[in-house]
Amino acid sequence: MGLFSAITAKIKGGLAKTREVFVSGLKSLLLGRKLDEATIAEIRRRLIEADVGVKTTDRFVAHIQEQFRAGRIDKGDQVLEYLKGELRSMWPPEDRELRFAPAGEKPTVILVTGVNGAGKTTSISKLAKLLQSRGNKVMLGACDTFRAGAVRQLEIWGERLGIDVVKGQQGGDPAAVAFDACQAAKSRGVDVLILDTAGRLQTQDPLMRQLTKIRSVVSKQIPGGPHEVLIVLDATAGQNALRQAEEFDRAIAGASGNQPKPADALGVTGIFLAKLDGTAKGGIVVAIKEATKIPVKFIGVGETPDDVQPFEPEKFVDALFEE
Ligand SMILES: Nc1nc2c(ncn2[C@@H]2O[C@H](COP(=O)(O)OP(=O)(O)O)[C@@H](O)[C@H]2O)c(=O)[nH]1
Ligand SMILES: [Mg+2]
Repeated sequence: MGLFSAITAKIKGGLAKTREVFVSGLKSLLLGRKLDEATIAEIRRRLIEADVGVKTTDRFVAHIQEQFRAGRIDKGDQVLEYLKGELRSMWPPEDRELRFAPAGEKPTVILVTGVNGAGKTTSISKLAKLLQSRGNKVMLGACDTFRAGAVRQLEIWGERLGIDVVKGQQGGDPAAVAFDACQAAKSRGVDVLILDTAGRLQTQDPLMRQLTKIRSVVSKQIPGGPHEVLIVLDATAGQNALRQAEEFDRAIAGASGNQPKPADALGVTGIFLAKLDGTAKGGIVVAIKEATKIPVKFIGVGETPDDVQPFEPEKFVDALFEE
């Protein structure tokens, strides 16, 4: 199997549930059928159910209704084509690539955040392997000093992948681990340092401040760092994931309480959408696009370090609608 078909197969596998429930349902509703008002109401229900989000759903449905009432469309197949086309064009060619430190200024530092259980540590192992396979020397920093077992979990991945892990005391200061990791990365000529952090609820203010502190330690040690602040979102968390993205974005940028994020402050720079394989509601990718300005950069489609794909909209939509 060639590289391209292997990638497509992986995305298809990861989207199997969404395809089986949402897309197959839409197809049986629409293919070869005449359109009517009841069918349009049913399309709306299914889009909402797949977590596409109210805003986008209403936009799609309003257009379909208008076209139908004006007599410009009357077949289900036309609706399906319209939806595919809209989805394909939703993501302009924006920057989905990881941001790296400029040449000669390594290491690149990637700070990884997200709530407990979102999939941070697993996603870090995936990213580490991907970066390693592209010829980068990778190091991991275990800044999750909060949860028992968290450091060990990261170390196990490190051992499997042959990657150094910098750690501190259980219960110690995560910012101190970040400091040590930055020093070690510089002295060992590391290309990419990935920092794992404690799972925290976006409502836990002290934990959020800790994240800001880690970020500022990194930026003092590594000019321009962290180059990337990724939030790992659990695709099965539905609309909750959207709130998390927004709250973390504000917290990283240093806005506390209900303050808005300062316009020029660095917030979250990318989303790693984990567990897409575990949901039939893959429409969440669309809702994220509508609700935040943060690009989805990677999708997680399983539990092993190989189950990761850069997010590529065209392939994503194709994998969704293909048989
Ligand atoms: N099916 C599936 N499970 C995942 C994925 N990413 C993470 N997990 C699982 O989610 C659980 C929590 O992951 P973990 O990395 O420990 O989350 P953390 O608390 O955010 O560090 C583990 O059981 C992982 O195996 C994914 O893309 N697909
Ligand atoms: Mg973890």
